[in-house]
Amino acid sequence: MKQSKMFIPTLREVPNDAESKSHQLLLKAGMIKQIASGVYSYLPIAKRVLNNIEAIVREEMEAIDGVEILMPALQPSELWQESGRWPSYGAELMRMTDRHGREFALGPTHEEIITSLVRDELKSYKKLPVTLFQIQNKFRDEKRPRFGLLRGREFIMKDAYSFHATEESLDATYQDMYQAYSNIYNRVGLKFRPVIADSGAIGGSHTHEFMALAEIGEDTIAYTDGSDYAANIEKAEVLYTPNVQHTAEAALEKIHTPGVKTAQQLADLLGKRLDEIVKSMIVKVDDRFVMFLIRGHHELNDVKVKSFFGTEVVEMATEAEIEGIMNAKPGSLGPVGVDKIDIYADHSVQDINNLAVGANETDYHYINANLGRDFQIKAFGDFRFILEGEQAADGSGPVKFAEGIEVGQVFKLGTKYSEAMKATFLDEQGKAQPMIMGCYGIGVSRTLSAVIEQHHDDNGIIWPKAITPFDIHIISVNPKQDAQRTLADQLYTDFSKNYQVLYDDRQERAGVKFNDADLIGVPLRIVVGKQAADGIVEVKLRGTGESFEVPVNELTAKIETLYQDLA
Ligand code: 9G3
Repeated sequence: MKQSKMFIPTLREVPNDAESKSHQLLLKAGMIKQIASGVYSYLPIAKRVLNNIEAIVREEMEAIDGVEILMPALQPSELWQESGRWPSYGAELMRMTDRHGREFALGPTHEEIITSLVRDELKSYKKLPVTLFQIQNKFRDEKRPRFGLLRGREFIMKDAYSFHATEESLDATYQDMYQAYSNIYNRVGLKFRPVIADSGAIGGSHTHEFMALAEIGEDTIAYTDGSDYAANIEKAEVLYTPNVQHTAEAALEKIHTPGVKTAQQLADLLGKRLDEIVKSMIVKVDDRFVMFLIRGHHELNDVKVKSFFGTEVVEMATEAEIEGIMNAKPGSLGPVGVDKIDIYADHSVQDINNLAVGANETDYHYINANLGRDFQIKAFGDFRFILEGEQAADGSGPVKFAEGIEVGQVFKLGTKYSEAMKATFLDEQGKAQPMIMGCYGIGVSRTLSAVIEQHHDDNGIIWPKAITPFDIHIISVNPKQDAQRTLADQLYTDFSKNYQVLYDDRQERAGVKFNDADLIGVPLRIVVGKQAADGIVEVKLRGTGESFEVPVNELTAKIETLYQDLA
């Protein structure tokens, strides 16, 4: 491809709202353009890389009998009513109404669509198992789109769904998918780690996430050395081991605490440690409010709250809602005297007594609040994030943290959707049974970003060979020079026979061409410059920066050798 005909609007400076390296480089290398928050156009270089990633995904899906389809992005609300999910998603589900007033959603995922598609066809166990997949734009109205393609509101996903007559059959496909995902990430050049993504349930884990290791990753992985235990910190189970440190119950005492709003401020005022303070938070679960008690040095884990209550609709209560219910501002909340809403507590709250808590009155707190005498707990549970160094749920040692970007996930869905949507098949005894399902997603556009996070230097991207937009970048330094232009044109024609070649034939200063080439990140570069008249060109490796002076008659062999050795 001639660069004079291409559309690669590289930038010298980066908009300062691009915090992640991949976001900066996607913009600087002229690969994406934002059209709205979290909504991007993929420009030619990005589109070529996406094609290469998708080709690998297709190969690996088809290698395990996955069959490609394409489902609509427009999803009728009726199907989400059938599955019961229409009310259970909040603002994240992009809803719309058509000209007849019928409600639709822009597809964030396709369980409802695929189940309605197969339930009329796959009626006999003889037709199972089937694995169908698509590669398509998904829509999720993220509250805080950020980091470019890492968290967008419209993104590209490969989503696959499998249908089975037996659990064993599902397990077999789940393992195939697990291996196929490992193949895909290895082939695209990603360092990744599969993590347990449900509550750390050991043994028959029913979902794994694939995390690309990158410090910008929004996900934190809790893992242990010397075992393959790794869990998304959102789900990493805390093994509660009682560590009761009770003292004699003292009398409840209300104290004036002007300006004290945080657990740390309260601890400082009382000369106590943070872990001796109990934080009280009001959370909206579905359409009701509940209070959670958490030790001062812990954080409430909203994902664990969601799974405890079995709903997606969990939000911290707003200040207005809190004042409406508690007649007090956040920062002075506590469990004493609260009988209008249920109170839940993390297991570790029971380790201490004579608690320091808010008095539900601004600038006032209680000390010596005690469970039983002064307040009741509806239930204790694992509601907090695990801390680094605490024991892993499988006892394999203390956990360490690493940042990761979730680039894929595999789920055993069971019969959740097939029961709700009556997708049944006749088993060998002729009895109608709900199909057993699995679903499997890869964030294709997110994978593109994750590869850039792991493969770049200060000057730009360094593409792994398997997904590079071009194999060779030919640069004619000064096209006005006949010798240079003629040789460069010839090399472009010759090498285009066996390689994908980007030819920088622009009337631009050399510095601009080299800066752009470093940004775009094609692994092999042929520079046709001053020595063209002597039949000598420079070959440069983008990755290592090594360069060689090569006579034209040795060039094909040299490029072949260097290309073979590329990662
Ligand atoms: C929604 C919205 C956002 C969502 C979902 C539904 C995530 C939702 C989970 C999945 C599970 C798997 C098939 C491919 C792999 C992932 N965010 N999930 O169901 F309505 Cl707004 O998507 N689906």
